[in-house]
Amino acid sequence: MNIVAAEVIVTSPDRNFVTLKLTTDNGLTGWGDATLNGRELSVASYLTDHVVPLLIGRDAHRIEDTWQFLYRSAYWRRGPVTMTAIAAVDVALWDLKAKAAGLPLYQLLGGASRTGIMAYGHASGRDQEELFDSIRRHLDEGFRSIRVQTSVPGIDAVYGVIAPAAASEHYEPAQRAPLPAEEDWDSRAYLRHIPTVFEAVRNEFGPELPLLHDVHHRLTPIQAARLGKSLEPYDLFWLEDCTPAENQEALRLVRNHTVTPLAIGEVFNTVWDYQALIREQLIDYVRSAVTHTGGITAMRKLLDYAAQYQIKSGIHGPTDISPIGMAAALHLDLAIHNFGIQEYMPHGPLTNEVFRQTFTFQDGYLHPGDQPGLGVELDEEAAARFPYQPAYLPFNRLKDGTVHDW
Ligand code: CS2
Ligand code: MG
Repeated sequence: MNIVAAEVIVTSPDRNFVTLKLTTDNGLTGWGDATLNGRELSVASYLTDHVVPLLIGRDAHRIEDTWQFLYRSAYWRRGPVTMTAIAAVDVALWDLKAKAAGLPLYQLLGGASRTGIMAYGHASGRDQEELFDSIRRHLDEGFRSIRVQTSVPGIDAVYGVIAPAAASEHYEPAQRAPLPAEEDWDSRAYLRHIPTVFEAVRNEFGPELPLLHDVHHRLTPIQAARLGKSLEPYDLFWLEDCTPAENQEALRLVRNHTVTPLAIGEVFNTVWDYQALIREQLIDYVRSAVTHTGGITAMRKLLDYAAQYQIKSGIHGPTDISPIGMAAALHLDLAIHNFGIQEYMPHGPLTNEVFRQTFTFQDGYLHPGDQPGLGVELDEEAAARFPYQPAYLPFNRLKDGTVHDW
């Protein structure tokens, strides 16, 4: 099964997606998600200009060999652009192998370890009433685990909180814009407010509902330690990205002060970013995206390493992961033993027109379906109707104008 064509498709239904299409000499098509939010065209160029020429004529069955070849022959290792490009190739090759075998991909990864994949949804509100409504709406839609994000008095625009009207246009918790939108930040105001929100949510919705929260990299280690400690009475499923993720040592300090479970890693792209975190058991959940961490081949190894330390998966799944990347995550979630939870933000209607999907969401559980391969096919005619639109993520400034982590 040799690759005869490789093509990069950029499309923007609801938002930008970059997709790799591989075609083989036995007439199969494999799909890989190469989307890197806000830097989409850099991965498209990496693939088109530097990877596509290397793929033509290669045996599509040699997934491990292709991964090692792309990683090592570039000489310049790691980084989000490189690892997203490698992931796109890797996922497309797994799609092809499973299609050639006539099996859903999870069967090739060892078969199902569970019947469904517990997913968490994103509830948010600018005030308590809006937040409670959003939580109720998610419960009605079937979610059994909820991420809670809210506005903070004294801060104008906070990550993860979007007016209900805007949310239906954006399909993500960030304000995407033609130029980076400026948001503001005040750690002291945030640290005072968040515990009161979780107290109110627990009082209203009871002790059982698993609740999650994303700090989005904003605190210093000692502030994060204080937050983790102050949230202990509300029994969080996890506290995500409490400090900027690149300093692994920071988590040692946080860990020494709190038993609130910690999740980290959506901006990581290799196992090396987790080396100390896993070995020293400083986190509880691995948050990488399959699509930004070298694909299924690399994620499987990373999660197997984490499993030795009872650390579980919490694979990244906002709407900037395309339905192809989401399907890759679901097949892996179903197969691995140390599954924790899956993030799930439903895509918009235009996205679902372009990406024909077979995965299901019922009673809080996702399932990738049983079509051969990933179970997602891109409709190229539909994709062509939605040209690329420049879009940036927002950024933060403190009250005095200093740029802060977003
Ligand atoms: C996030 C993302 O899903 C999450 O937990 O933190 O929404 C993140 O902001 C985006 O993926 C950025 O592209
Ligand atoms: Mg996050």
